[in-house]
Amino acid sequence: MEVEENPQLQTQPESSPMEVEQIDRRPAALGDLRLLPDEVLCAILTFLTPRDVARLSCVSSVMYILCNEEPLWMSICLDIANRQLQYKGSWKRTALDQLNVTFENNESCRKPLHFDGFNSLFLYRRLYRCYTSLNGFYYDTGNVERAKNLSIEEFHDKYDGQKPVLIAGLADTWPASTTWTTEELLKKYEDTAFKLSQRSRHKIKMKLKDYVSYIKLQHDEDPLYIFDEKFGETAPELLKDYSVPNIFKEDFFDVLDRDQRPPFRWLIMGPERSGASWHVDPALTSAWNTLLCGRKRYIIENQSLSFPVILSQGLAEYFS
Ligand SMILES: O=C(O)CCC(=O)C(=O)O
Repeated sequence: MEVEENPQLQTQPESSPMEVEQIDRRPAALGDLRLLPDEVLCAILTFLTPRDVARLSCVSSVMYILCNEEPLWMSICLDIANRQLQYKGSWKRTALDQLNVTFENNESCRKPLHFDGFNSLFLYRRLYRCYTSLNGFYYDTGNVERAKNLSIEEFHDKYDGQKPVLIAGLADTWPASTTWTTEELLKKYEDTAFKLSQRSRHKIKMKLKDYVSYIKLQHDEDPLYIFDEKFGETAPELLKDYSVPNIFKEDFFDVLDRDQRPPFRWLIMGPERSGASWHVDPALTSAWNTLLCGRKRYIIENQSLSFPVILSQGLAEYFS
């Protein structure tokens, strides 16, 4: 790679005499790698070790910028994390903490350098998504049927395997409807570690108090999401806070021994922008979901119409 000796000066062809000459530092800073779009460069960097990323960041201004991107350090961190995660305010700091690198007098954590003359639509769009609030999103067009006091027969005849339905009121009597809020859960489970959903070589866990502090600090495009199928074993008291509604009592996996049974209950918690990607559940099983707190957006494929139904709702609810 060429060394950045001669940042190419690019004068805007129709610039007025008042306009300052614009430096495009990308070609000189990247050398032959300038041929690759930023998106590809950023993807390649995720395959490097933290040490190589640190070395590469010293090579040129643009490499410095790309190697200090938070999504890169998030990916590095999730890759190397081998113990309980505690977010340190940025993913780079968190990764260094995982590597037992101390921050005091640490070169890599000193005040960030700023360079002009580098514009990247890819980085800009990604950053924009990280700061996008979903408050304004409300897509419920009422195209999913609502029901209350549904009998098992009615559920089987009208909905089961046929169309989605939102059943109101099922969780009204659950203790969880009032106790499964962030504040209440913290009182009892702040030191309990729950599993996170992020794809990673290792199963990553976070103590609830650390997760809540991460939620408040982070600006990730796809934030970490508590997705724990072992919560019943880690925090058995939580199992007393809800019950399986009558219409979902029939469960064919019940015939299996516990150790043969695939995961069947999850505790899910996450900030805005977090979530599961569109998927079919393992073994093509059906699931019921109850939203106890906050707002959640579901996309359900409507096979007869061959396009997805998008729905968001803020009440306790079930989707067939
Ligand atoms: O609620 C979610 O975010 C995902 C739930 C899920 O994976 C499911 O119901 O299959």
